Amino acid sequence: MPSKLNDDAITRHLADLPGWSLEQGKLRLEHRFADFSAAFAFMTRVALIAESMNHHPEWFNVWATVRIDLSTHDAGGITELDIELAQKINQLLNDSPASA
Ligand code: H2B
Repeated sequence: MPSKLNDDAITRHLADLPGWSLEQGKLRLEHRFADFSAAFAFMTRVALIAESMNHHPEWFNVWATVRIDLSTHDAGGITELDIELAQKINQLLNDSPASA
């Protein structure tokens, strides 16, 4: 289990994670897609990655908008696992940016 990152480390990682911010001790991304199908296709891709990492997002979807909060529950904070998942999510968005 990776250990909790301190605020300095989180800030440094955020510089390389466009779209993400620190909200109440979690990494947060909110993204608006073209429509529900694009949003849900993205969520499906994230779900498969999350399952392969055994590291799962907290998320919220309304029609074309998806909000994701990442933290490591077992560690009680943000760890390298959250950074890794955020990087993979950004890669997905770069590969198929079906944004509005
Ligand atoms: N996801 C996240 N975000 N944090 C965890 O601590 C976590 C997880 N733990 N997915 C995993 C599953 C754990 O509960 C199982 C038992 O391995």
